[in-house]
Amino acid sequence: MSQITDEKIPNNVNLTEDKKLQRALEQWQPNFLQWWMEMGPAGFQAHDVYLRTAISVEADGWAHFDFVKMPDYRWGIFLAEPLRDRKIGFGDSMGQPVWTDVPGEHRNTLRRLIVTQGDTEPASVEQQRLLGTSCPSLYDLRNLFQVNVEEGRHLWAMVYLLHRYFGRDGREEAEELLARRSGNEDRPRILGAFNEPIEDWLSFYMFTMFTDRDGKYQLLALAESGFDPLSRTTRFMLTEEAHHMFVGETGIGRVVQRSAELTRQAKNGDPRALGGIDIPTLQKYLNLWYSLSLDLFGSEVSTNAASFFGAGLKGRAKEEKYSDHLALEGSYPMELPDAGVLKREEVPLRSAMNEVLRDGYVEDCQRGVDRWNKILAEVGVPDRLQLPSRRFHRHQGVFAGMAFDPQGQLLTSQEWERRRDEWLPSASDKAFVKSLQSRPVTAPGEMANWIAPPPRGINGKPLDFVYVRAEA
Ligand code: BYC
Repeated sequence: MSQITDEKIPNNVNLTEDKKLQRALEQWQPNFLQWWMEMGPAGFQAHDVYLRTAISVEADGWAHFDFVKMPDYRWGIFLAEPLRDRKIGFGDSMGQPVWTDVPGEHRNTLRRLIVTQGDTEPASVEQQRLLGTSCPSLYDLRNLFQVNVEEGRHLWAMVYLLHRYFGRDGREEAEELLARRSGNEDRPRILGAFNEPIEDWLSFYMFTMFTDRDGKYQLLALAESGFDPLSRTTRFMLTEEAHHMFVGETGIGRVVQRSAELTRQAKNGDPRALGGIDIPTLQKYLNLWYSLSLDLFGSEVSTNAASFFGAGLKGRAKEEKYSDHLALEGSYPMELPDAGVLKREEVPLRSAMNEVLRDGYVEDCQRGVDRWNKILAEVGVPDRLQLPSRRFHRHQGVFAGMAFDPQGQLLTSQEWERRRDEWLPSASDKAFVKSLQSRPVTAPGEMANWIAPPPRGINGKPLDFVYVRAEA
């Protein structure tokens, strides 16, 4: 019997009618499940987890909560409803009807964009696979697994596009998405941040705050695409992305709260003495994940970005808020390195599209940091968190390979080496954070000492609800 039914794969893409797509997905699905068992959350595949499953695109299609074993999760394929008479909203084909199929001249570029997006989804599951064994509470454990299954669903979303629109190369790319491995030297994931280890919960919250937020901005830019199936699928993905950022922002907020309380309680002002994380260490983790996530926008000056925009494949976040959708005139002023110093230059707008997208991202991150600083102020500690300069610790773009301090001042490489541990987590910081998380906290309602409880439980359930339970 077919494994691919509307019951098993909730969808609004007419899956049961599309035999070709069904056959392609039937080949892929067992490999996906094998990948999930090998690379998905370790030690919890047989547990019952209180998960939310999307069963339709309507607002109430979201409200479906139940206990599910993760391998039985119903990874659905959903596209946001089509917008009537939608026209390409930017670039050289502006005003023409959107494409419902792949235009031949854009085939390779579109496939590359979809593969790059798709590759991040399984990568993040791989990065997070061991975290269950050190969770701070059942509430957090459940949130981790919710994020993981939704990343699995996002992979399905991109694989759907590859199978449905890209024929044999699409099927091959879909297999490759299951073959690359985060952090593997021979077959790494495509983008830098997705090869970095996430070995503790502080990194997990930073990742869901900062790296998932890159996801938000990339998805917003792809939601503008003239290739309508990509636009529709990313529009739906954005609804899930919001929950991931909630997990990150509130997770850090709770750590900040507890760190501030313990800072006040500690006789020497060092919360480490009381089993908490000190604010300077939080700042270092922030510096690391924010800078890795800034890299995900690509170079400040990018001919790729210019051609994605010109071709109508990838726009700006909320393109409708701009008045000029051609971006052929005008420029973007930037401080660019030139023979070892920074010089102000005017970059043609299309080539600056990565930076334009990054601007929105930076503002959005700043709002989160402001909320954390409000918590610090309320508890009454003087420390404040801040976003480092965009130039700090970059591996992509015009500042890659140069050394800057968090204020953006140019350093010599010797000075950078000497001071690096002041700004990024040192081996001993990492060992300390891990030492706080040496055992899972799984008694109902219990919370690890280094993090404050959330204000409320999930879907109206109390905080001491058993969100994850071993098989009866
Ligand atoms: N690491 O002109 P450039 C998410 C490559 S996260 C390694 O600088 P371009 C999620 C680039 O590919 C969102 N390589 O940049 C979050 C290019 O290579 P090729 C993921 C990098 O092309 C959490 C070369 O450098 N979605 O959803 O304008 C959990 C020069 O390119 C990196 C997308 O990224 C890097 N950081 O833009 C789960 C959307 N940055 O082509 C999920 C799709 C750049 O010369 N991707 N390179 O071999 C894109 O739109 C673009 O590819 C990028 C780069 C924004 C990534």
